[in-house]
Amino acid sequence: MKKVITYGTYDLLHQGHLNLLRRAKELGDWLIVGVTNDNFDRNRGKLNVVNNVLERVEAVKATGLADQIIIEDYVGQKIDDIQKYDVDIFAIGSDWQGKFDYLKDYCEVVYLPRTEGISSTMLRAKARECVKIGIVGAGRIVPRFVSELKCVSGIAPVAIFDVDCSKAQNLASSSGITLVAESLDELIGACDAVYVATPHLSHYDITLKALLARRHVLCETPMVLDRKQAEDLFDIAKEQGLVLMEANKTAHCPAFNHLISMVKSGEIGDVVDIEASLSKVWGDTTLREFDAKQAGGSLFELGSYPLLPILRLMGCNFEDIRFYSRMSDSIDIYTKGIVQYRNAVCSFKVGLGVKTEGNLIISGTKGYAYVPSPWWKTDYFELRYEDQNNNRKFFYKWDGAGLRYEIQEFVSCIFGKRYASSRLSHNQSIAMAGIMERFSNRLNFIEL
Ligand code: C2G
Repeated sequence: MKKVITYGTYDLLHQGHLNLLRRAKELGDWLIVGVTNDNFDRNRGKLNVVNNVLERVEAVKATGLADQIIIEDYVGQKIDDIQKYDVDIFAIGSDWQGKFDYLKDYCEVVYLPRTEGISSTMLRAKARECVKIGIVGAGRIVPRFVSELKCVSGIAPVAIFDVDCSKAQNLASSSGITLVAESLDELIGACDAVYVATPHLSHYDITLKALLARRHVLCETPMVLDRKQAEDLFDIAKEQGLVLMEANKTAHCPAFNHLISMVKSGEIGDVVDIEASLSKVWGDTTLREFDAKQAGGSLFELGSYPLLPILRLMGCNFEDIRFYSRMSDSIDIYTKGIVQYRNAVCSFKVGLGVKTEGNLIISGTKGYAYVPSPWWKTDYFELRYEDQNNNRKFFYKWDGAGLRYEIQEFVSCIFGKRYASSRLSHNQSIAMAGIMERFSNRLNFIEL
């Protein structure tokens, strides 16, 4: 019996998949179809898959062409499967021409003609309406944001506004955005959702205006520097049935979320201490980050990243928080914070003018999690124990600038009518704003 194997995601199964499966089946007597699981697809950068693995397996089964269906779970599995199932032919569409020649050491490799004019990507674009997003502020992050938008389906940039029109114009022409709005009102009028990427102190007014005009909002972190303002914005979003999300890229990073789930599942026992630090020593002190009038400084600029693992793991009900800062020209070029909980103590360090090792260490009663610098772009972490034989290392992919994960969650919240993301809850965002406010009021503050 001649055995043929082929693999795919088979999202929104279409005629192209059917033709491929039929042609593959005709090559032999027994067809094995490997369907990728959701994690495998995420790791290879396919973030837009609509059907989950169970739905995709059912769709392949319903074609009646597969004699056997297996799940593709890891890179390198194809070699293992070919040997395990004693496969004669590996078949795949011609869009992969040459890519699987390495399998020729194990079986015959056949590239079958791909069906032109149809693809899951086209169907996804048709199946979903597209969120039209307008960008406020043409700063440094925006080119990265626009290029990451292209990796997520169901969202496209339609307009940009900046108080400095020439900056917006430049960005628009380099990124294919058609409308350079002359006012915030014009921008809001042209879109369904707004990305707020302006300096911190303008976030509240712009977000409020967008929400009142019934637009979803993705607001750069820190969203606001005042607890009451954060509460008000989330209340308005909730009342209006809108998604309001603070854009904290680490919160949506797959490896970081896996780390949090493992720690929450008790893999290192009870957490007693978290240390997180992040420093970015720019050198150029003329930047907004160094301007006290624009709420510059280390805590406002960087604080929401180290606060994220602390608040996600230990909660928002800390008993006390203290700040130790080195000041220069009225901004903190370095702040160390100690957050005290009933049963744990956490600390963070942020520096714009003091360099620190940027790692994250979560210590528990059974072991500790270690995430090396730059932990805020987590792609690797270790769980370590007294008995080193039990240590485990976890590796992940961090694609591009990593903003695609937060954009994808934003879109998924909008389409799924989920008004809050569990990766950075409203309460956690509010707690962060509260911490910024305590710092502004110099509560428990010691100057170094
Ligand atoms: N296909 C096709 N014609 C289309 C679209 C897809 O022939 N118009 C083929 C692809 O070439 C592939 C199969 O259908 O052989 C499944 O395609 P996808 O669902 O896009 O999966 P893919 O990303 O190609 O997975 O390990 C996974 C495999 O390497 C390939």
